[in-house]
Formats: sequence, structure tokens, C-alpha cells
Amino acid sequence: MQSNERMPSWASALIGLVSGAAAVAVSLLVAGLVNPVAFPVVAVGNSVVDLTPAPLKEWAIRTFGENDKTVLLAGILLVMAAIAVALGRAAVRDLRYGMAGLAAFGLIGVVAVLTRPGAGPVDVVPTLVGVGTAMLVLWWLVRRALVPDDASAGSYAGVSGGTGGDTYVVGAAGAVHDTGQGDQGEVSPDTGPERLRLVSPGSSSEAGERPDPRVPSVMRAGNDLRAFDRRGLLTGAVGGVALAGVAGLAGRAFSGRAEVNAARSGIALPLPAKPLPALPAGTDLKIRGLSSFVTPNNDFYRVDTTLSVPQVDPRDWTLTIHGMVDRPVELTFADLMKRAVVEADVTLCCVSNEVGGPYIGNARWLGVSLAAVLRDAGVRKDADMLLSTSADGWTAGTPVDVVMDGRDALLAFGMNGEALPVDHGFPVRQVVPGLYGYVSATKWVTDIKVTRFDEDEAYWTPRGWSAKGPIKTQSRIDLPRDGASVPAGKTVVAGVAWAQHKGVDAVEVRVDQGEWRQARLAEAPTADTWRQWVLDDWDATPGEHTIEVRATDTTGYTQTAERAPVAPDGATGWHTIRVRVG
Ligand SMILES: Nc1nc2c(c(=O)[nH]1)N[C@H]1C(S)=C(S)[C@@H](COP(=O)(O)O)O[C@H]1N2
Ligand SMILES: [Mo]
Repeated sequence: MQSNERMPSWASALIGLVSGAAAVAVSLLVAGLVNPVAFPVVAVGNSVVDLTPAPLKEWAIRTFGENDKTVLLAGILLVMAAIAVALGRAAVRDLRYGMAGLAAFGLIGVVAVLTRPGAGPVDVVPTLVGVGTAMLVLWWLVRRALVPDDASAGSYAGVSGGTGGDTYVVGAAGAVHDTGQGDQGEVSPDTGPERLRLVSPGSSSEAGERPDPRVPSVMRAGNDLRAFDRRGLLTGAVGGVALAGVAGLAGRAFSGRAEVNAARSGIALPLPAKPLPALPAGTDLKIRGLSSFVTPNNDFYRVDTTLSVPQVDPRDWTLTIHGMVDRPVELTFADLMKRAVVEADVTLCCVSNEVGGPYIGNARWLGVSLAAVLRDAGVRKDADMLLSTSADGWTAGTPVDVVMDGRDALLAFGMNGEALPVDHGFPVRQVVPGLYGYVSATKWVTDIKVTRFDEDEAYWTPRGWSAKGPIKTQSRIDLPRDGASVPAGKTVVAGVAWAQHKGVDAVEVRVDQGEWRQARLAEAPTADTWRQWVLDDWDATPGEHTIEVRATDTTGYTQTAERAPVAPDGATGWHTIRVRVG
């Protein structure tokens, strides 16, 4: 008898959606007060990211690039909206179903929040308050939308069989327990299954209006006659949306973004002990379409697993160095700034960068020597791994010997003359020349455990990536663009090549698998950066042409032609483009 519910489907959907929106917004607000990472939508999203099989994740990165997180969040919100609609339907049928569904949904949120790294018991509060809000709003909206039928006294129609035409029957038994709602009159008595009444579609309180044939107007539960009150629902929904809007805006404000941005802009970067000389003339060939030697912070690629960028206030930040050390160390941001400051040009590169891909960038970093900090702590001889952890629980495993071998491994707080951008790890990240980011470049770093590769595993290792990740010698053609049409005649071919901490020794280019020709190399300040290259004198003849590039590093190794995928330890192969000349 409860199966023939007939509140219009938009109405039950609206009830579900408004309840859901209120829950999301209120939990965002509470998370802003308690802990921004405890926002259940983000916690669920982060859990989805962590549980996604590596091939699917790679596909997402390939397909959506840096929009992958937006796509994931949009997907999660869509799924939540669908669930909210279903819960709205269920609640109209029987409020208990709606409540049970919300409770189950809340349980997922609680589990997601509690399984995030570093989660504490208070982190469940945003989820619980959010679910509580959804329950209240759901109950309240159902109550407003379904009113006792005797509010419509007088507009009686002897219509039977509520499923046809414009008269509907709803199974509201149990949906509304308290029906004595102010101007809407008394609880209707048991009206019996045969009776149906028409009420005005806009409002049950305006008896006598002509029924709108498009709007189902009367609902009946087995023993409880309910009328759909459209105006009651719509005004309630407006209230719910307003609540969600206010809570959402306040939540955003509280989530710490504003504070951290203010703290960041207030930072006066210390001067390096020995400032780097200006870049040699000829480091940047300044060719239009060729990647600039220094990648502006705004153009710098971003790769990480986080859905909501950790907002770490430098005044609260500490870095703990512990594990296989003689003297565990805890550093504050002020401690860090008091140490000898080092400046270094380092090209960062992602292991997920396909041949010819965009996940590489070069910056002038400012920070302190990671090796010096580790020497203060006293690294034990048998330790071979630094397990660094970020504020959001991500980890990287870096070989101790690489960090200690004299290269500019940094705890960096400056990037291209400004404080580290929040997206790139503010207040402090690691930068290690020569290693892919996933094994070295921990952003928002807060903890370094000195340990062993045979005792600990970092984030990507059990997900199909190699435990160690030295950067492979690579090169890329920036100009002309793959697939471009260019006029015949002298054509500039240019790009970048990299072999961090070894240095690029030569770059060769060939057209249509002809002879390899030496490209002219730009200057590079050290072996830790990429190097621009250019071939000035290609005389392009009309037709389709293939252009290939390969680099040789200072160890004498020339890039292999053999194509390898990005997993488990970086792509190989020659970047090859096709152009049409004519
Ligand atoms: N906290 C944290 N740090 C991280 C990551 C991450 O997912 N979380 N990703 C790493 C990877 S895979 C790369 S390639 C670099 C990218 O740094 P960028 O985003 O500043 O370019 O950051 C590294 N540091
Ligand atoms: Mo990466």
C-alpha cells in the first residue's frame, strides 16, 4: 500500500537535494572550525583517490591532466546528488527510510574521515553535524510538503484509483508523524482507503482554487491522507538553500585559506648565504613557443594526490626528524629561517610525464640544506631511506645517500623569488635534484623518518611504482608543435632536454629518419636544470615530415629509442612529432 506514492518526482528530488546541500555546507562550516581536512566530501574523495587502481589513476591523469581533481570532485558531487534524490524519494515514502539512508551515508563519511592519516576523534564531528542537519532538513521539508488533507476541506472529488490523470496517491504513512502544524489544521482522522480529495495545487491552505491539472494534488497513504503542499515545499526549500549558502560561505572563510594566504604574503624571505650569480647570458634563447628557462610559478605543473590543498600556517608548522637518528630534531619555521640559506636552480620532473609531456618545470628554489639538518640529527649508518610525510599524509621514500652526496637537496620555502606557493607545498617542501617528484619532492612536508627501504614503503610503491626513481635523460620538441602546419623554408626546431644532476651533453635531431644533426645547446647554470636546444637551419620542404630528438648526458648515455610506459619508473623513447609543410 505504500508503493503507490505520487508526490511529483521533482518534489521528492528537491527535498533530497536541499537536505543534501545543507548537509554538505554545514559540514564544510564545521570542518572549517574543527579541521579543514575533516570535510567528509574531501575525505571520501581522498579515499577514492587512494583506493583507485593505478592504471585507472594514470588514465585519469592522461585524460584530464591537471583537471583530474575537478573531474573527480564533480563526479563525487554528482553521485551524492543522485543519492540525495533517492533519499528524498525514500523519505517521502517513509521518513524512516530516508533517515536510515542518511545514517548509512554518514557512516561512509565517518569511515572515510577516520581512515585519513593523522585523523583524530574530533574529525568525525563535521560529518555527524552534517548528517544531523540533513536529517532535520529532510524531516522539516517532508513535513512542509505533505500536509494533512483536511486543510483542503471542501474541495472534494470522488476520484478513485489514484494512479491515473492528475490525482495521485502517496504513501506517506510514517513520513510525517507530527501533523498539527499551525495554520494547516488538525491531524486528519483515518479517512479510509477509498476517499480521495482534491486540493489546490499551490497551497493546501487556499481551499477552493482550481486544481492545476499538471500537478498531482492529493496523496493518500493507506490510512493517512496527505496533500502535497507545493508552496510549503518551495518556501521550505528556499530556506534550506539559504541555510546551505550561508553555511557554505562561512565554511570557506573558516577553512583557513585566507589566513594562510595572509601569512604567506607576510613572509620576508631571508637572503641566501651565497647568492647565486645571475643566470648566464644565453641560458634562455628567448624563442617564441620554446619553454622559458625559468618556469613562472603560475605555469608550473602541479601533481599531487590531494583534493583540498593543505592549508598550513607557518606559525604552526614543525618538521620532526626521527627514526634511525642519534638526536631527533624538531624544527619550527623560524628555526629553519635562521639556518644558512641556499639558493639552487633545479628542474623538477614527474615520473608520470609521458615522452613529450608537460609535467616538468624549472625554478630557482630557496631553502636550507636537507643534508645539514640530517647531520644535526645524526643519521645512523644502516639507514638508507628518508620517509617524508606531508601535512595530508602523503609519503615519499628518498635514498639517504643521494641526499647526503653534496647535491643541493633542499627543504625549500622559496620559489622564483617568492614564498612557496600554497599549491607547491607552502610553507616547506623537499627538492632533490635528479629524483622524480614522487620519491623526493614532498610538499607541505612535516615529518621525516630516517629508516630503511626494507622496512618502510612510501605512497606510490605499493601502487605499482618503483621504490627508487632517478630521473631518466629525456628531451622534448616544443617548436614546431606536433601536428602544426608550417611554411616551407628555414624553420626553427627547438626544445628542452634534461638529465638532472648529470647534465645534458648533446642533443640531436633528425627529420624523416635521416642523418642525426647536432642541435645548438643553450647555457645551463648547473647540471641540475634542463637545457634549451635549437636547430636553426632546417630547410623545410613541402609535405609531411617527422621530427625526432634524442639527448646524450655527460655520462655518455644516449636516450634509447625503446618506448617504455611511465610506470614503474619513467617513460623512455624519443619524442617524435609530425608537421605539415606547405
Ligand atoms: N604532499 C605531496 N607532495 C608531493 C606529491 C603529493 O601527491 N603530495 N606529489 C609529488 C609528485 S609525484 C611530484 S611530480 C611533485 C610535483 O610538484 P609540483 O606540484 O610542485 O610541481 O610533487 C611531489 N610532492
Ligand atoms: Mo610525480
